[in-house]
Amino acid sequence: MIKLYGFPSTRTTRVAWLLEELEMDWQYHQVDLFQGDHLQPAFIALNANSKVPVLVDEDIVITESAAICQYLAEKYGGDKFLPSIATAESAIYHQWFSFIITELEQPLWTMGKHKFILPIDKRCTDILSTAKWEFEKAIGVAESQLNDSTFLVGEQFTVVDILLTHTLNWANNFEQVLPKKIEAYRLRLLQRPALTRAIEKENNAIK
Ligand SMILES: N[C@@H](CCC(=O)N[C@@H](CS)C(=O)NCC(=O)O)C(=O)O
Repeated sequence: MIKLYGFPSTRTTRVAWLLEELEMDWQYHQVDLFQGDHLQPAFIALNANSKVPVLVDEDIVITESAAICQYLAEKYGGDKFLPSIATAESAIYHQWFSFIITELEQPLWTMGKHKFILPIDKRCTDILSTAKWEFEKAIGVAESQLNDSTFLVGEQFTVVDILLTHTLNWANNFEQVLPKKIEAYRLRLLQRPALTRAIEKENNAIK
């Protein structure tokens, strides 16, 4: 059975959400970041970068949340969750995939790291206004690229909807004001039952 190593309220939720969309049987293994479980040799043997999430699918061990989602959709999604390769939809899909991870998530993550996550002596508050400016530019682009379709790639729910919704939730948690269409998109996607189930499964593992 597939094992997901992770911790609630992290990028693990992206993978948990997709596993639930795929209606797979999977086990959640909590790696308590506050207790330093990710720094233990057994976990570093799974991910040399000592970060969650990590997915173990029999003899395949894969890290990086976006890559894990892509892998799962390719292997278990059939014709769902990814557009057909080498189509106009696939071009849009890949454009969103890269944009979300490299343009949108990065300034947001810089804000998060320098506000709450890094050890205090590693934080640099001077960077915050630049990161916010970069995020606002990127979110403006996302708003302008969002069309009237239900999902990012037309009427098909795909992996990039998970990546974007999760990233937008972080933005919301970091008190960034989201443009109108983007915010409506976020609120709509949050209604997916698979996301609710994924969060419940992660939270239940805490107890
Ligand atoms: N690019 C990686 C980032 C993974 C990452 O930064 N994970 C965080 C939680 S969201 C983590 O494990 N942090 C622990 C640490 O940095 O020590 C991904 O998308 O999976």
